[in-house]
Amino acid sequence: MALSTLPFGLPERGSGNPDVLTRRDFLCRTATAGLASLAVPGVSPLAGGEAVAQGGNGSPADPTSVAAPHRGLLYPQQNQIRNVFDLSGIWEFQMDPDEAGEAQQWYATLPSPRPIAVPCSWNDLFEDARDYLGLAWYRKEIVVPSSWRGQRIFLRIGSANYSAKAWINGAVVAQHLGGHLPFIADISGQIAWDGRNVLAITVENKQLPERVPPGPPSEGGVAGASGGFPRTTYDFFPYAGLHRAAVLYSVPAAAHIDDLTVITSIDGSDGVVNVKVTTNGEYQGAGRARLGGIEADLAFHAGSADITMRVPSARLWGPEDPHLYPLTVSLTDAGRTRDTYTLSIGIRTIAVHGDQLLLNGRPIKLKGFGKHEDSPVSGRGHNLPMWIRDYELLRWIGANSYRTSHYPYGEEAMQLADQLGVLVINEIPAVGLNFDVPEQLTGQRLAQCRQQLRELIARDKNHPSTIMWNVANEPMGGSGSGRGSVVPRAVPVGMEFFRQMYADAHRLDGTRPVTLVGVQGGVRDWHAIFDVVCVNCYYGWYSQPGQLELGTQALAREVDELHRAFGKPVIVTEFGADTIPGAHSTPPEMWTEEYQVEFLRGFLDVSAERTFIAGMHVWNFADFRTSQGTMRATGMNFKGVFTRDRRPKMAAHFLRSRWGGK
Ligand code: BDP
Repeated sequence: MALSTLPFGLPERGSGNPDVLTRRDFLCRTATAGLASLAVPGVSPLAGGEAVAQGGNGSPADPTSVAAPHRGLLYPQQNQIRNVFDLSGIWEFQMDPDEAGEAQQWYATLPSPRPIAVPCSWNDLFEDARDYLGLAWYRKEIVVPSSWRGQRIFLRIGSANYSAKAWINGAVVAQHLGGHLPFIADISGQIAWDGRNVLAITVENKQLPERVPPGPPSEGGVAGASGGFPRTTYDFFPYAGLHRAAVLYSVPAAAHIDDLTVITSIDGSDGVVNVKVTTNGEYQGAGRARLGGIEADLAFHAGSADITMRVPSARLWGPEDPHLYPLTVSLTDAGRTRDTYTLSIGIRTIAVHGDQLLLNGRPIKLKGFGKHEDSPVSGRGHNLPMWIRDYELLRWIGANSYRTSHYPYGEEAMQLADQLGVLVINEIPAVGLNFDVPEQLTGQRLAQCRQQLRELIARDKNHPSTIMWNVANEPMGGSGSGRGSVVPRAVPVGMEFFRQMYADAHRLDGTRPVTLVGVQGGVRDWHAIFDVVCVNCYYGWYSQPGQLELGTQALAREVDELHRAFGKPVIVTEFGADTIPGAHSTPPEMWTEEYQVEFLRGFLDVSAERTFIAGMHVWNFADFRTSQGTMRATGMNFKGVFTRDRRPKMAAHFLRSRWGGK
C-alpha cells in the first residue's frame, strides 16, 4: 500500500467546549490599548530568506531595490565546487543606544570597539550589556580568497536576534527581521579582491508590539510573563546578538543549485523518493542525481527538474534506525560537473489517522521535552558541545523527541536530530500572541508569522526529524491565558489568523501535520483548524498548587474533553513543576525534587491510560534563564529535569526508569 504523501487538508470548524476549567492566574500577558499608531522606525518589512537588498554608501536599503528573490536556504556546503568561509571568531563590538552609528559611518570604523565572540549573545558577556536590547554594531575585516574570484558569493547570517542590517565595504547588502532564521545576500559585486573587506552588521532586539514574539505594551498594561525585567510577553530571557555563525559561501557564477525539496513515501517495502531541484535561473541543461547506489539523469526545464527514485527494501528512518541515505544532485555539462550538492535524507512518512499519529504507518508516542537554546555565558548563542551533550542525555533518559520551544533552533541541532533519530516539533517564534488587540497589530504580526513560517519551512523541509510544524504557543484571546479572560470578538480574529497560517504551512509542505500549542483552559475553537491538538497543562502547579491528585484529575478532564471535541491525537506539550535542585520534602511539597517526580508521575499515568495521547513533553529539559521577577528566583525557570549545567535532578532518574533510558 502506498502511504499518501499529502495527507493533510483544511478541516471544517469543530466544536470548542466552552466550559471554563481552571486558569493560570499569574499569566496575564497582555499587549493591548493604543498601539495601532506605532510604527517601526527604520525597519522595512523585508522578507527573510529573500531579504536581499542592494544599497550604497551605507544609506538605508531601499525596499524597492530588492534584488531578485533568492529562495533557497540550503545549508552552505564545502565540496569540490562550492566553498564555505566561516566567519566565527572574535569580532569588534559596540553598543549604539543613540542609534548614531549609521550617520557617523560606523560601518567603516567603530569609534571604541571591544572584542566579542561570534556566535554568542552579548547579554552575559559584559557588565553593561545584560539588559541591553537596543542597537549594537558588529564589525570584522575579511580577506576573500582570490581563488573564489569569478564565482557568485553570498553572505549568510544564521541568526541575528531580532532586527539586522549588514554592510560590506559601506554598501548595505541585507536587512532582516526575525531572530532565529538565516538570511542571505549576494555580495559578489561588493567584494574588494585586492585586500581587506569590512563587514559590519547591526543587531537590535527591542521588544516591540508589532514583532513576533510581540513586545509588551509600551506603557501601562502588564509587563513580562512573570511581571519581570526585561519586560517581555514570554518566559525566557530576550537574549540578543549574532546567535549563529555568519559565513561566506561561493557557488558557480553561472547556473547553480538554489534549492532541493525531497518528499518521501513508502510503497510496500520500497521507499519512493521525489526530488525537486531548482536552479538560480532558467537553466535548461542536464544533471545527475545519485541516491545511495541508484543513479538517474536529470533534465532541467525553465530552471528546475523533478525526479522520482525508488529504493527497493528501503531502511525506513525512525528513532530505532535513523538511517540516512546520501542524495547527491549535480548540474552537468558535457560530462563535467558544474555544481553539486549532497543532502542526507531519511525515508519516512508522518501522518495523522483519526486520533493516531503515525510514523511509517505505525502509531508513535512522543516521549520528551520542551527545550530552550540557553546556556551560561553564551546565552542563546550557538553551543555545539551543549547540543552533543543534550542529545546524549536525551538518549540516556529514553526520550525520542522534543519541541523547539519557542523558536527555530540551530541547523546543526536539526542535522543531529536526523542522525540520532530524534523527532522534532518545529516551532516558529509565535509566543505571546494576543488577539484582543487593534487590527493593524494583528496584521503586522500575521505578516511576521507568515514570513517566519516560510523561512522555517524553506530551511528545514528536508529534515526527516521534523515531523510537525507548530505555528504558535499559547495564543490568547484576552488579557490572560484562560477562557475566563477571553474577549469574544478575539476568537474569530484568531480563527482567521490561524486558518491563514495552517493554509500556508500546507501549501509550503503537504507532508507534515501542522499544529497549534494551546494552554489548559484556553480558547478551544482554534484547535479545530489543526491536524493535532497540542496543549500545555500545569494542573498541580499554577492551578491546584500543592494538590497533585486534584491536578491529575483536572488533566484527565481536559484531555478527555479535547479528545471528545476534536477526535484528533492529543499531545501534552508542556507539564512541569519548578524544582530547586537539592530541595527535598516528604510528603512532597512544591519546589522540591519529590514534588517534581510525583507531578510528572501523575501526568504520565493519565497519559498511559489513553491511546489518543500521542505524546508527553515535559517542561523543561533543563533549567533556563528568564527575566528577573517575583515568579522567577535568580532569574531562572527551574522546571528543568536537568539543571542549567545538565546535572540530573531526581526527576531525570525517574523519567529514565519510566522511559527505559539507556
Ligand atoms: C508556559 C509557556 C512556557 C513557560 C511555562 C512556565 O509556554 O514558555 O516557560 O509556561 O510557566 O505557559 O514555566
